[in-house]
Amino acid sequence: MQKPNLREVALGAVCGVLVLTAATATAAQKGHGMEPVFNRHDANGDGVLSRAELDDYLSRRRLPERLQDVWAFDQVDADGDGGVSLDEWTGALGEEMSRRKRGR
Ligand SMILES: [Ca+2]
Ligand SMILES: [Ca+2]
Repeated sequence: MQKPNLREVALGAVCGVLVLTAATATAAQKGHGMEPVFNRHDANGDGVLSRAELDDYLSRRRLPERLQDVWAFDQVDADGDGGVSLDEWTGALGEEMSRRKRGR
């Protein structure tokens, strides 16, 4: 009995992690790195945040007052279809980031 594959299995696992990390970094650069967070708050999994789901997300974040209007539902729901898509949500995050840079 020999265990010829143990080393290869270990190497394979390390390579797998590296590839996964690279993929995640690439996704983040494309602005989709926040998707798992979005999905966590999309309680019914329909791919959009409803007003209630967005409220839940915001109540967990406890935003400072100057950012409240960035996250007003009508503001985030750019196309006004009554739900916040991932694109609209990352758009609001981007808006918040630029406000933070400009702010205080
Ligand atoms: Ca939803
Ligand atoms: Ca929308």
